[in-house]
Amino acid sequence: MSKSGKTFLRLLLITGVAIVLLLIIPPAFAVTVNPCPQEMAMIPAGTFTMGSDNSGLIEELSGQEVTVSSFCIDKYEVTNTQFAAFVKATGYVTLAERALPKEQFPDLPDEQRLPGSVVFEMAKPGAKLLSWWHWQTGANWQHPFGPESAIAGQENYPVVHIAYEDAAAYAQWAGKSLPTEAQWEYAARGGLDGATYAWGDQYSEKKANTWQGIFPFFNTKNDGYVGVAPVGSFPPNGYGLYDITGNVWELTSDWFRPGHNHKTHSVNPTGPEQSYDPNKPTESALHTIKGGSYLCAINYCSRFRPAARESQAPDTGTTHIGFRLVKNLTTERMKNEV
Ligand SMILES: [Ca+2]
Ligand SMILES: [Ca+2]
Repeated sequence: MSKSGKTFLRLLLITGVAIVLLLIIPPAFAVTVNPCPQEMAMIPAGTFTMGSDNSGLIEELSGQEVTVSSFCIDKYEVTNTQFAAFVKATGYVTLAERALPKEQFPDLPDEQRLPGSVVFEMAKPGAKLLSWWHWQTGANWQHPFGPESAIAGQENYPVVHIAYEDAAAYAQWAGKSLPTEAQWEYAARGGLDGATYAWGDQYSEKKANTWQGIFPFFNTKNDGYVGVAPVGSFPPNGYGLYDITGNVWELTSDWFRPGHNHKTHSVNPTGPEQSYDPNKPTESALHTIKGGSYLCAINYCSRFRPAARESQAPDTGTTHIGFRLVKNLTTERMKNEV
């Protein structure tokens, strides 16, 4: 046989083998490609009940059927190491590290315009409501409890004292975005639509970093942590997300309003057009935060449930608010999957 004849036969054989392989490999396996970066989990498109009719908290009413396209979400809260890389690359200075401008606050004495943030301190019996929060000069992500504190050895802890604009700046640098509340809540439920917690219907001290004991007076530390814990210290939810319950609250891109009845559409909703919180009537531009924190206790707010929500002012970070990010997939892909 000629050389060209042998080459032809060899090509014929290879083509035949390829066709046989295509026929025996299940199509689902052949086309399943995870489009998410390694540090993110792929959340499949789906429909779920957003909010809750069962908690007794009006801001969670009423449960609404919502459909979300597939997207990628960080498996972990953004850490001090990750935030430090952003600051190193960009020179970014967080809101808590900036002094209040004199032009904006001409009547404030210099010492009250110093940079700082809001810090939690365990309360004494008889303490007035919310007196466990206080302004701490010099508190910021590198010094969570003031100038004397530091984050050395806490590289793998979630970054805190993050205001909305800080998280948005990080997101832009990272090529990601803050999740909508619908994305966040759908991902937090981990496939357990309608369950009270991200893991089921029974509270457990071992599933997330929350507060055990009587908030804000004593913490029995049954889960191993009085304060913030390194990310990934507790089991992941059904979608492989760590600390989606507790540890630190997580910012979303939605404005806050009580309830879910204001939603104008049920597919990929992006929240109301303006924020309003009847508990903070003089404040505006309040974003929704989700997931609760190490300061959430069964006796106090139980806001470590996926349906739970709180409002957060844009000009304040605290010792228990951080964030994680999403990567939206292409519009074409989203259209096909919803
Ligand atoms: Ca704890
Ligand atoms: Ca969290």
